[in-house]
Amino acid sequence: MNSGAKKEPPFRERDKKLLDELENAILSYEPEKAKHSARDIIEKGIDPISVMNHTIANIARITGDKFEKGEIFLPHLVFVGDILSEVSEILESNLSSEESKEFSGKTIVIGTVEGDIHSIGKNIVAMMLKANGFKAFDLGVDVKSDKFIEQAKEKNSQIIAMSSLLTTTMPYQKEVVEELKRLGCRNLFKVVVGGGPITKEWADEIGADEYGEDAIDAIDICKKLVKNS
Ligand code: B12
Repeated sequence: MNSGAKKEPPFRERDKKLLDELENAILSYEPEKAKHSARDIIEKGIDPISVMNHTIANIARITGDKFEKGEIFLPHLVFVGDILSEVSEILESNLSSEESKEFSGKTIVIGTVEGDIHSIGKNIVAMMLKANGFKAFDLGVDVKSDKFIEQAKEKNSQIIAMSSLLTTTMPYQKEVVEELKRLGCRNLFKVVVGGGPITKEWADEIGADEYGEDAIDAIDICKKLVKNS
């Protein structure tokens, strides 16, 4: 869905200092300072969605790169993961619901696939779906393929949304699509996939309906899919 070049952060010059403070606090493993910065950001009226999609995503990218290069190790990754979760919670609690009636009857089940416990990106997408009026059921992490399908049926969901952050767990997104076909209910649900290693090519290859690069993309896609269904 993301058709063009990477979106530019929509921050004003004077807000950048605060965002840099948040970034520095997280990258220097200072959770209290980071949470303080996040609250400051909210108080100054900076859009929490942009902070999540740009600043948080950037911190995650820097941390991931350092981990890959062997500059930091698993305890650091865990620590940054915890700080990112806490900061995201502060930002999320300040998302205002648009009370969109248009999408209020529309239901989505969302989760991170089997074997994968990365929750931060999935939580952001789930929160934003709710903020946009969708009824989003968050199934959590390490969700087995049959649970996605069983819950989608039970909740009369229009969309199954799956997150995967590990290349080793991407095949479970495919498994869900295959299982839907095998059960003869592929046409009952739209399937949307996302997460770090996921691409449009992967979505096409496994027969998903859409791929979303970030949470903003995810909302646009889900709105489009339910309008057309
Ligand atoms: C934090 C983190 C962790 C934390 C997770 C904490 C938590 N509660 O989530 C912990 C420490 C637990 C962890 C563990 C591991 N991790 Co880790 N982790 C990360 C890190 C640094 C950030 C992930 C993150 O939260 N990103 C921020 C969010 C906002 O971004 P996002 O998840 O991509 O989500 C956005 C989009 O992708 C999209 N999106 C996400 N989901 C969905 C779903 C849909 C439907 C849509 C439309 C869109 C969408 O929207 C989101 C918001 O914009 C990444 C590095 C990175 N660059 O991502 C590594 C990374 C993902 N981890 C990695 C690895 C290897 C591991 C471990 C295997 C390490 C180990 N040796 O044990 C374990 C695996 C555990 C498991 N079984 O899942 C690798 C994966 C490599 C690969 N290609 O497979 C990465 C890339 C680091 C690296 N560069 O090596 N990790």
